[in-house]
Amino acid sequence: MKELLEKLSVCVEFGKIDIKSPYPPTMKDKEGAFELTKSALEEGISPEEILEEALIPAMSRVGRKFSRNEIFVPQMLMAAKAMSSSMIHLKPYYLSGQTKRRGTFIIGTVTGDLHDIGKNLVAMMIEGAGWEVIDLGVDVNVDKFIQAAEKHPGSVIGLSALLTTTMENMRKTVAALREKHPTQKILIGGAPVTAEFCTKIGADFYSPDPQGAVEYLKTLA
Ligand code: B1M
Repeated sequence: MKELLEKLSVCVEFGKIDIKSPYPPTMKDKEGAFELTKSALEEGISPEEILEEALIPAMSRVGRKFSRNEIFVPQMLMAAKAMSSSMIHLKPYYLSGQTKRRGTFIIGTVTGDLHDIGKNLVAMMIEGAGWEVIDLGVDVNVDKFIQAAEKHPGSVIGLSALLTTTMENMRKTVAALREKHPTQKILIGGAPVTAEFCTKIGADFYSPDPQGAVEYLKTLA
């Protein structure tokens, strides 16, 4: 059992999606995250154990390597894809309520901003850390964030902005959320965003990268 989970964890860390996937070349023709997750469930390993002992440690290693510039966006995307192929088998357990998540994280890129590569990485890492992720997409207006906050009380909201011009919309979104829901936890990020800006607009936390976002959520769950 331990060996199977270790193999699965390695597949996710190195982005081995399934047996057909040629990436990484060193794992060609070997079973990937898709097959190993299926086998683990068939062997009676619980979805929680799969998540806690294989997927979360793998994604934490990926996050730390990315923060240290030891891997880059393509490797991180492959790891996230491998994790998603594992989640295909686990999602039904979460959707049925049989298995619990650590919390709900709502994420979106603010109004006027169409950049989503960084946001998607943050979303995937947070899902990999055991949270339910609701991705509102790009160009998300204030009302959509407020509606999502109301639909999911106790959730954490993440805002991404990649343009200096849309940082103003991030400020407006935080202000509107604070007015309606003063205790709403709000995390912000994106290339032009800084910790100083975070303090200025009254968000709870700024993270420069997905791993920092995961670490912040750990302090809340
Ligand atoms: Co745009 N663009 N772009 N663009 N684009 C930038 C951001 C820019 C810096 C390029 C430049 O001029 N050098 C510049 C912004 C300048 C500024 O405002 N200071 C720019 C511009 C000007 C524009 C347009 C206005 C261009 C035009 O049309 N004249 C236009 C705007 C469209 C719009 O949004 N309304 C535009 C359009 C586009 C494309 C559509 C072509 C495309 C986006 C495709 C997509 O996202 N699906 C695009 C791209 C790809 C870029 C660059 C090249 C790459 C951005 C990216 O994906 N980086 C970018 C230049 C650059 O960065 N080299 C650029 C990789 C990604 C992993 O990093 O998004 O920073 P990043 O995310 C990081 C962190 O920031 C953090 O984690 C991620 C991983 O470490 N993070 C968070 C992000 N969100 C977070 C949220 C968190 C926590 C951490 O918590 C919630």
